[in-house]
Amino acid sequence: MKRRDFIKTSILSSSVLVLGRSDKYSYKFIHPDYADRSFIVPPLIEPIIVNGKRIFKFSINHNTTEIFKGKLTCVLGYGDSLLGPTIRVDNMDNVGFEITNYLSVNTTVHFHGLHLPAKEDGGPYQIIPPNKTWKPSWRINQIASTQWYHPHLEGYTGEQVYKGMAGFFLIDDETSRFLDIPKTYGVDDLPVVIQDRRFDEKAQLLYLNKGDFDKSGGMKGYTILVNGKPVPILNVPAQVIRLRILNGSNARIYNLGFEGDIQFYQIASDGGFLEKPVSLTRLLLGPAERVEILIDLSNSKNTILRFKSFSAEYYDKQKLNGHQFGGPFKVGGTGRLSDSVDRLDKVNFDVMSIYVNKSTSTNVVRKIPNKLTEIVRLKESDAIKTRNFGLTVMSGFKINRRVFTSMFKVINGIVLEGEHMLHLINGVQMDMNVINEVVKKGDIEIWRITNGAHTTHPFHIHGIQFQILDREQGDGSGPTSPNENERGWKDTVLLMPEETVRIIAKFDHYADTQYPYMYHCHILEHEDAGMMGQFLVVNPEDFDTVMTDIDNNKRIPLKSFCKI
Ligand SMILES: [Cu+2]
Repeated sequence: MKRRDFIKTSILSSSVLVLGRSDKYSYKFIHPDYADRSFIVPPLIEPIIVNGKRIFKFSINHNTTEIFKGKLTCVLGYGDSLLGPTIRVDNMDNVGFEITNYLSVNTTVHFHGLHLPAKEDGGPYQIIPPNKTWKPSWRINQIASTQWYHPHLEGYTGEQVYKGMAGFFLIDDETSRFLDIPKTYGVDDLPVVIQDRRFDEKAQLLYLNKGDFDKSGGMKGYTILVNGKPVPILNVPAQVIRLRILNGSNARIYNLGFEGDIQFYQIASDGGFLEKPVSLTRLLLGPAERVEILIDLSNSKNTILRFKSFSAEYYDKQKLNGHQFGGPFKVGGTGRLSDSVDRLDKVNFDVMSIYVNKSTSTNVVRKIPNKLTEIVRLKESDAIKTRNFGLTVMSGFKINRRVFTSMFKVINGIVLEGEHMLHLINGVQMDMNVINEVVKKGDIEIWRITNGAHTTHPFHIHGIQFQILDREQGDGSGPTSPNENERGWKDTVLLMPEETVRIIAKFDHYADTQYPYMYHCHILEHEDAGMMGQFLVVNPEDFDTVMTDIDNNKRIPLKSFCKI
């Protein structure tokens, strides 16, 4: 049976094309003359309630924002600013959306981390053309957690997210209401989306500017924005504070912590609360991952905390562990990190400052809880099967898709464009006409994901939350259990070069023989370059028919264009 077309990706030898002088592409740091560094809290959307259904209405627009003094930056956003408002729902709510696209191009709105029908997922199939309104609806059926929404248009996800489209999607349940943790939105319970952006002299966003663009690590910037503000200042009262942190960056990994190694407690991962708070001083967060942390500031009145990414520290540690910056690739050993490490990764840099100077709010939390929730571990012995996914990056050509990751060579000051970097899963690029996997609804499966590339890849699966079984480095040292803070529910898992991660999940998706869910790398330029695949979740009785159709090329997913 030939379900994947291995011939599609042709690997050809390099031919070069003269693009221009290299200095034309060189990037200069801009003096950070920021307009306003006050921390802003994205507003909550007030839903309209119709027949018990909570309907959230918003639109997608071209907006402007002032990041640098006296200069307006053109951005995209949900509502009237950069990013978007926060959607907040309760478990078991009936929710609906009316999302109007006022851009001049197609987009989609993907609900990341949500358990929902594939046709409401907002992936590459649920296209919202200009001036059209998309109206997905479903019943929330998952535990309290910090989720988010962002575009997922095939080939253009990176660009649209980069230009400003992203928002929080928070779910509450009995556990979150019962726990004695900070829960006053915008006061002691704060959403924090961290993004890195690059600007030109006119303060306009630069996306994939050639020459200075990291060829295979994805799009990274040197200006750190938190909720759309550059390295902002957050004012909080002297009590326990809860930060819901989302790495909303296209490609950068953050090694988060406080200056002075102040202790904090991780209480939640992507899919909800951990069993108990995990005490940490550093926290590695890959693109699309979320964590909730508590910091006890009860005795910190009138102090200033600096929240940073200790990136240099992290990459130095990787180097000590055998990963190298540059140098030859060691077969069978640990790979080099040079491809994904840029100049900001080599320093420790500020993300935001926290001033403990606000008067105390009414509902004050002064201690860290001992216990949060119970998590039932999925058993390996209950898994029906193991599927293998190999992530690889190689040079070659692929003509019929938008290729972002060109390789450049500079000879005598001339930039030469050669082969492209192909980003593959199991040897193939994403193809809208190919269903890569079919899963029977309700099955427990193990997905064994191997990163065969020199760069890190955050692997994301749509529609479910999974558990990490183990991690195995490429040096033959054998599998190890996940760290305490990775023992909760996840939908995105970071894979280091040559690392293999086994995850286990119950595929209790909504069955659909037509619309697939996606799995992909969440470095958005890798996703757009094809490091993505599609899986159908079908009722067991439909499985054989669907498989036969796929073998006979009869089951090609259709795009849906929503109507007004
Ligand atoms: Cu990747």
